[in-house]
Amino acid sequence: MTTTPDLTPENRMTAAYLVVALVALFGGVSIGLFQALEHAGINLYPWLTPVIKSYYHGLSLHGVLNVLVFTTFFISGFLQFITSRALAMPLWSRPLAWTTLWLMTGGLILAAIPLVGNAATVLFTFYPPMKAHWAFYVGLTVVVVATWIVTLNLVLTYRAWRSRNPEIRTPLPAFMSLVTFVMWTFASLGLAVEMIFMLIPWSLGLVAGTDALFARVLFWYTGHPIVYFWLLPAYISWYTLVPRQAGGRLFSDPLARVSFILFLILSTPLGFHHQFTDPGIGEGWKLLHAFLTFVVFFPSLLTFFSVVASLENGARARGGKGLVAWFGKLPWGDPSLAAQVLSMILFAFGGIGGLINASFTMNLVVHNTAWVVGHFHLTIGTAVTLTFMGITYWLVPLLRRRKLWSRRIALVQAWSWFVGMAILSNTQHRLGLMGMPRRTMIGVSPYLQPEWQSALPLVGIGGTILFVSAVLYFANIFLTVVASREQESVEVPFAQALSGPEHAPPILDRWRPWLALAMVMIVIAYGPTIVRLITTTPFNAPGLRVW
Ligand code: HAS
Ligand code: CU
Repeated sequence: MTTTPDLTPENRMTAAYLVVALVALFGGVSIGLFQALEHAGINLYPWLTPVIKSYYHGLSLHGVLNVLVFTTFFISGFLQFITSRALAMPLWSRPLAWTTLWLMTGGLILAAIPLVGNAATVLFTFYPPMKAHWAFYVGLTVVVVATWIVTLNLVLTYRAWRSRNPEIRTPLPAFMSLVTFVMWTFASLGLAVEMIFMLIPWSLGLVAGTDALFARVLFWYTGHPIVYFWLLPAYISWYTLVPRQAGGRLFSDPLARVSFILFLILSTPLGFHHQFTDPGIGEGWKLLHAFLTFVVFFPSLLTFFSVVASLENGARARGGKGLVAWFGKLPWGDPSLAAQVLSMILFAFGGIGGLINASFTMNLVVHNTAWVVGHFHLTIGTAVTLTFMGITYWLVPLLRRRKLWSRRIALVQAWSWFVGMAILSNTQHRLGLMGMPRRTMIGVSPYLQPEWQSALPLVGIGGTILFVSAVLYFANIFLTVVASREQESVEVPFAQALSGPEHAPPILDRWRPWLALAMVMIVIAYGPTIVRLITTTPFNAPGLRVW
């Protein structure tokens, strides 16, 4: 029996990642309020001009802070924490881990300067020919490179663990964390290539022109799997922590591994479902990506099944009865659990909407409308964000060794996020079906339709409830850190499984076959189009500053 090593340095590093993540989220969600109010006819931008120069400047900040900065820092901190805890060992190199954090933060600062200064008002997808200041592209590239070093450290940590434990299965939380970062490392190559070979030289004036289509192909090569880079850490919590928080066990450890291996193979080769309307990509390839999108739906269905079975196991252990009535017996008084179960409920609707998006022909109805905005506020804005908030309700007290400042406020926060998002996203979906475009300062548009106008106040109401929820969240976390009662160290609530890792066949703990399959899928799905684009693209589009 070996003694558990002291993981205090890992705790400290995780806390540092969380600080950056939560500051970014605070900035990001605050701006969301102004956007929602603008849609409802209350235009605050004239008052904001000293800081936020326009609706689109604010929208760029909102997108980048929420989906690029908050997520990347949170995930890097959380999954390094989870891996070292699950393997019960320190990271392979602590100095490297800290250097990575500083590199990532340096990249963030570099990108933030033009972004805040209104020199990178290009939204979070930074499509050329809109041209941002070079520091924005270089900074984001540095952040991506830093995530690769996180992968390196995790892989080397795993190998060190493996050499000491040659026979047993990798503990599930560590296995899933590795899958997430390895998948992301493959997936982020598209973005890196776009930056290094196209946008950076172009923004520095080293090459004269660029190309919108090629840039978009490379962007969405990363831009689709990035949604699983955000989602899988939430799934890690749903699989390996939530069952215990619900008072039960995970339904099946091997099934959970199957689901993550499917994500490893299938996350990347389907980015064309963001480009169904783009000219210059063969219809056949688009169709293949549409089919593969339906296939990657499957591991989420496995997750749905597993999570419900595990929750039911917990609720029945607590005396829950009936076909559905057990749901009420979950420990709803625990804000960490409540936040995550509420996020799952909304995610079920986000997933259904995703299928509509993915349907080649139906996409034409919803593409570039507010519907898509509704979709991603249920997925990244709730499944991921509300789950991450729920995680911090145990993680911040654990790291800080203080009790959560107020459980009651945390509960109000989780429910108000749920209600606010239900109102906001439902309205956005409906507005999308009425043809209202996304990414538009709709209140001043000359084509504002009367039927949109009757629904738009609900966007303002939903957004305001969400803002109040966010304020409750940040106040509670802040007070936990500075003013709450001290507590003894608590353990990470890892769940046991009804069917444990010993039932997983060895193939589910191997890497090479799955990595090889993932690469083959990418080559099939993207190879021909990328080869054609490399050989035919003229790179002659000049940059534009449209803001
Ligand atoms: Fe998506 C656009 C298709 C999932 C994020 N997506 C976006 C954009 C974002 C985004 C940000 O095919 C906009 C990008 C932009 O700016 O242009 N998406 C899908 C599909 C899925 C999907 C098929 N998306 C996500 C996730 C995201 C995310 C996850 C972030 C984290 N999406 C699309 C398509 C587009 C798109 C097209 C392009 C649209 C266009 O035209 O531009 C699927 O992976 C979803 C699978 C999910 C499920 C749900 C499983 C439910 C679970 C919860 C269990 C619930 C419990 C509670 C236990 C199958 C696991 C009990 C439940 C009760 C109901 C009682
Ligand atoms: Cu996608």
